[in-house]
Amino acid sequence: MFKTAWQAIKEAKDIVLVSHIIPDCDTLGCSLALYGILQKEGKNVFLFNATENLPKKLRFMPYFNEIHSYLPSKFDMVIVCDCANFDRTGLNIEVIKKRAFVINIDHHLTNSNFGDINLVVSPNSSASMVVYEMLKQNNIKFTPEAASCLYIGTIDDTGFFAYGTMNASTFFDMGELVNFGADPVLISKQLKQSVPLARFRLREYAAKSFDLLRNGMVGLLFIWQEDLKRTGAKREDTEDIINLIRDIVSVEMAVMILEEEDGSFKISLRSKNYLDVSKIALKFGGGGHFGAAGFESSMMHAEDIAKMILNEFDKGMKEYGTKK
Ligand SMILES: [Mn+2]
Repeated sequence: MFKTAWQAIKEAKDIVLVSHIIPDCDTLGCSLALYGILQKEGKNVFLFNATENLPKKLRFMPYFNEIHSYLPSKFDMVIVCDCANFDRTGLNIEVIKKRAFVINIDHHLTNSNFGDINLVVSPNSSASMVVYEMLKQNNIKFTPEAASCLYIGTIDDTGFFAYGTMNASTFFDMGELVNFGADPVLISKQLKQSVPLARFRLREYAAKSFDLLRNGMVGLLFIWQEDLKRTGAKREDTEDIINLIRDIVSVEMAVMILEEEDGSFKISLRSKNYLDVSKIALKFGGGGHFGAAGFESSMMHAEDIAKMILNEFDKGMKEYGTKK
């Protein structure tokens, strides 16, 4: 599979690397690592992300400034990174497939295998590690930049080595990336010790405003546009708030319902031990992993969304109870 994919890449000339809308470290780690490597391979490479305002906190990643929100005029291959379904790219699949060969690199359980070649390894710590595997199996030399990108993608997607998507070889591979030039201390500082004050103020709001339901097993938080305005926080500052709620000892499922600028909602779900939240997200047209998933809704009221999720939680816990 990795050999076939690399062969196809070698035959392509103009390659567009696509990361998902509102990118995280993994989708960028994946595409930015490939950007440097494929340039060295003599390819004409272009970085695309449909998001107008990229998260500023990821500016430290190599090649970040090379990302464009438009497509080049000419391309014969599209490599999609860390997207469970094609919609996550912000592009139209029919239009793209008419023009280019599509390689789908991902690690989501719910991936829809939309590519002409699908490098979907699940469970796997990160899409970045799928790229790592492809490069390794084809004896490609890692640059310090590529090693850093893949390290960043993996350490972030595993919650700093805390999730069950890893195994012993993840640690070995991370060691290899350090040998190739990734700097763990610097990366930790860039990711962890760089909290903007507005983000901290939003955490303060979250700590005061969340609800505990179902005997403390469910933590629920609404974030409204007004809360962002008041604290000065941006949308990207909301992303790790849900983990703070999940981390409470009694909580099995954390839910964050975020009001978008257009009045629609982005729903994030986290679980700790028993509940597969990707199943809940899938029911509402989203996707994700066992312990982290999400979906969007423009049709419902926030309170109704919360009710429906609680209903799914009850069903899920009942199901778990009968399996136990
Ligand atoms: Mn990922």
